[in-house]
Amino acid sequence: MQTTANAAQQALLPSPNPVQLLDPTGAEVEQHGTVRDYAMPDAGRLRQIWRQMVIGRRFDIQATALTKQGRLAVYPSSRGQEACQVGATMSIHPTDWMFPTYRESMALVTRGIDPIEVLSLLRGDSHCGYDPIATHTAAQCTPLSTQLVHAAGAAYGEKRRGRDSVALAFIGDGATSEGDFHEALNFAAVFEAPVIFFVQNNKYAISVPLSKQTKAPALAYKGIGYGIRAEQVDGNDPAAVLAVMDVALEHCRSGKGPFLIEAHTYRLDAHTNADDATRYRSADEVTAWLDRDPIARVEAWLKSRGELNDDIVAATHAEAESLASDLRDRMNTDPTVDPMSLFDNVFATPTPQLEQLRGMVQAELSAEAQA
Ligand SMILES: Cc1ncc(C[n+]2csc(CCOP(=O)(O)OP(=O)(O)O)c2C)c(N)n1
Repeated sequence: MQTTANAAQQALLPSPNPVQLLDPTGAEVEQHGTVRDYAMPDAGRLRQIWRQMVIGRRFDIQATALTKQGRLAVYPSSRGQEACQVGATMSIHPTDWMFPTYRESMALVTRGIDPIEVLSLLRGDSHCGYDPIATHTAAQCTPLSTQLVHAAGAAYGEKRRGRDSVALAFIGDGATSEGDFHEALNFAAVFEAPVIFFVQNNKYAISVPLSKQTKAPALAYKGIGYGIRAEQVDGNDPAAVLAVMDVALEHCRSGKGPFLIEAHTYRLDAHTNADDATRYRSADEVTAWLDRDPIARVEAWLKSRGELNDDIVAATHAEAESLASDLRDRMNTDPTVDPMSLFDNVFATPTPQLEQLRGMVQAELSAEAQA
């Protein structure tokens, strides 16, 4: 009896160190000490993740530049977190659901959503610039952790319908201190909802470091208390992110319930363009993380195998450049926004308060038009 209980507990535990398949120089790492076997993805997938990361980073840099030109109200960069954003997104099917936070713009671009639709919320034009149902992608979520409860519910709903869709929910390290994180994990575990909770531990919640969020040895350890299988991974190693996602997806699709992933990564830029990161972290810390660049890491591996050459690199950067220039052109055109659309898609059946507000705004617009 004792042994069975111990085995069940052991099965929940994450590896003592983050899973890594490629070191920062792009050399393959011998697997030892991980609690499960993780297979090296094939070269085709690594070429694909490399390409998407190059495009994603260029998009990210462009979006940051648009805030400086006053064309975008706010932008939370994910530069440096490409392996997490692209790797997790690439691993799921179009019929799986995604629940992003405000930081997941690069993941949404990887999902195939038009970048201008991705930036619509951050420009202040709409609650969500794309169709969440058609894209199987919820609106980017600003209140911390509420999207996890939605993801657990959606995953449970899909299970009840007999579908094999999984919900992928992103969350930051700071947001694991929110009550909704714990409620979502508990619900998902008890109802065996097929949801992957993907924590991007980028070390800071605005200015608050991880040491002020938790005494747990790793955020992945939070899974065991809820009976959720968990793993921690080097979030700057694209190969390891893909391998761990494969295991998590297989776990969810085979009816074994939720999975928690903690990806150790780093936010290279400030929290948003409105934040001054030099006030709470040193330049040396940032420089050290530049040496763990996810794009350079997989590029080195691909080149050493003859899977990538300078011509392909140049052509891919040219393609990324043209995507950025197209985005710039379209963002430089003033949008036409109907103020009344603010009240659309808030509730399926609008509340009396919402109707009252709608009436007030409509009256103001009419008075303005007559003035
Ligand atoms: C419920 C709630 N409380 C506070 C905030 C303000 N806030 C916005 S972002 C943020 C930090 C979040 O950090 P983390 O979860 O680590 O994610 P990151 O931004 O680093 O990706 C806070 C406190 C909020 N948006 N929602």
